[in-house]
This record gives sequence, structure tokens and C-alpha cells, in this order.
Amino acid sequence: ISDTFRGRISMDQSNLFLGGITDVLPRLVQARRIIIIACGTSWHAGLVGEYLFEEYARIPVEVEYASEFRYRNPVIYADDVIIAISQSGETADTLAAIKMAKESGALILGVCNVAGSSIARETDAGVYTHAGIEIGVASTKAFTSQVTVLMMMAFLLGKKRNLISQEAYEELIAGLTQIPDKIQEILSDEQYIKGIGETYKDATNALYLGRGNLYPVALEGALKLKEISYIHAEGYPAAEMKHGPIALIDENMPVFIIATKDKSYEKIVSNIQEVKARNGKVIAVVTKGDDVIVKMADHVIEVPECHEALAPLVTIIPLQIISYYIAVLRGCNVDQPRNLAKSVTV
Ligand code: F1P
Repeated sequence: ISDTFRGRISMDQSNLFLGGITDVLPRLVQARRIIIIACGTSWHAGLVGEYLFEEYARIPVEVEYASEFRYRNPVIYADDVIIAISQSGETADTLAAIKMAKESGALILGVCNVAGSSIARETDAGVYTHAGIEIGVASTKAFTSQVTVLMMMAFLLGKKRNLISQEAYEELIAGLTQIPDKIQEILSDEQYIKGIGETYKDATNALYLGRGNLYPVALEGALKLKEISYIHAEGYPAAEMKHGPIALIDENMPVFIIATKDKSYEKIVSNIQEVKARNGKVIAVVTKGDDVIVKMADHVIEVPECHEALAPLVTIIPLQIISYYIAVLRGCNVDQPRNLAKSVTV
């Protein structure tokens, strides 16, 4: 398995304490709104951020594709905070969006992997994700690292805005520090996950469904499959299925459903029933020990239990691994997919 997929979340001292944003923290705490701009996988990480910032810090959030944002005439207030997310730090659309937004006077932060990159230089402050160098074009460990940083920022803002107690904050951070071991546990099931990949390697389409902060994980799971195996895949919020995608479901449609135990568990169980009633094939990512979905789904992949705010970090891993194996089994070059560039600088 390529190094790209072995990436672990880096949690060194500097990003545990978010040193890069200490000086601007008072402005961030007072933000009228947070606007997240990014492309591709980084945009999906931003969507996870939206759930977290609104849930824990009660700051309104907009998540924008930089490739659209740069060409519109958006309303940006001087007390908005813009967070640009980019693995490479060189994505032309994200860079152009930052330059356009500067006139507003808003604080502009960056979440980048590459120190000294163009986006890091153009922003007022920011956090490096320290995810190492991604060998593959498709982002994997960049995603988990970006999501980790956004979680840490959201929890910190919640604490500073007196919305979460010191005790609750410490519990969330302690949960985060356990994530690398939980990911390691999932990696030990690699051969089992590969076997599921074998079953679906000849699929021509796939659906990915999730609810709440796991909806962006569905989007990212679908993107990984598309990018490296060239299978058409779409991610949807599970509750949207009945508004269109349900028409596509038959016995040839694999449906990946992220169904870990959280406040929407019962609703996701009924989404699984809806897919099974139409003979779709369900591959469910569930919390270890789940004894309900195991009786309904065609395959289950267990992930260790964690706080529901942190679930995107563990649930994306099996989806990345499955895309990897499907791509390898189809003879695709997982590190250099056709038509894709690591840094989209034009
Ligand atoms: C954004 C991105 C990646 C994708 C591919 C093309 O890059 O869309 O998510 O995997 O490499 O570019 P970045 O701004 O995060 O570097």
C-alpha cells in the first residue's frame, strides 16, 4: 500500500497549541462570520469545518469553492475571517480568491501543508498541517490533517467564547490524541477491506451517503473513488437520496453508507432499509460492535468508537483504502491518476 495511504495525523506541539494563530486569536474569537475557501478535497475538509465551527463556536460559516468565489463579487465584511485551505499552498484559484478578498480588510488565515508556499505567504496567519509530503496526487493524509486543524480551531473557539467548558475541551482534545491509534486499528483490517474492494472492482457507478459531519466524508469518499479508479461516484447527504438519487438504485449499485453511532443513527438505519428495499448493495461503515446494521448491510466495515465530532477522521480511512484497492485491482496508477495534477497552478 502506498505511503500516501499510510499517512498518520501529525500532532506535534506547534499544532496542538495552534501557535500560528495565537496573535490573531482575539479577532477570530470575535468573527462575525467565517468564510472557508478551498478546492477539491480541501473544500470537503472545509465542509467538516462548517459543522464544527457552527456546533462548537456558534459562528456562522460559509464554505465556498475558491474557483467560483474568485469570479463573483461576494459581500465580505472587515470583521469576517477567511480561512483558505490548501494542501499544496499553490492552487491558483485559492490564491486568486485570497488576493480578491484582501480589499475587504477581513482577516485571512491559511491551513496549508507546505511551509513557505504562495498561499502561506499571502495570508495574515495560519496553521501548517505537517502531513509530510503526499506522494499521490489525490489528497488523503492532507484531508485528515486539515480536518484535525479545523477541529482544534473549533474547539478552541468554543472554549474562548465560553460555549464549552475547560473539561469538555480537554475531553475533545484527549479524544483527538487517540485518533492515530484508532486509525492504526483500521489499517490492521486492510486485507478484509481489500476483499470488499474486489467485490466491487467492476462497478460502473457508486453512491456515497452520510449525514451531518459525515456528509462531507461521503463526498470525499466518492471523490477518492472517482479520482483514482475512474468509477463514476456521487456523494449525497443521506436524507437527499429520496429527492433524486434513489432512482439510480438497483442490484448493480454499490452504496457506501457512513453509519457510525451518533444522533442520526436511527435515520441512517432507515436510509439503509430504503436502499436494501431496492436491492442496492450496501457497504456500511459502522461503529465497532454494531449489531443492527450488520444484519441489514451486504458488508460492514467496523471503526473504533470515538466522539461524534471526531468521526470524520476515522470513517474516511476505510473509504480511502477501498478506493485504493479498487484502483489497483483495475490496473490504475493510484499515485498519478490521468488528467490530475498535484498542484493546480493555472
Ligand atoms: C486541491 C485539489 C486536491 C486534489 C488534486 C487537485 O489542492 O483539488 O484536493 O486532490 O490534487 O487539487 P490543494 O489546494 O489542497 O493543494
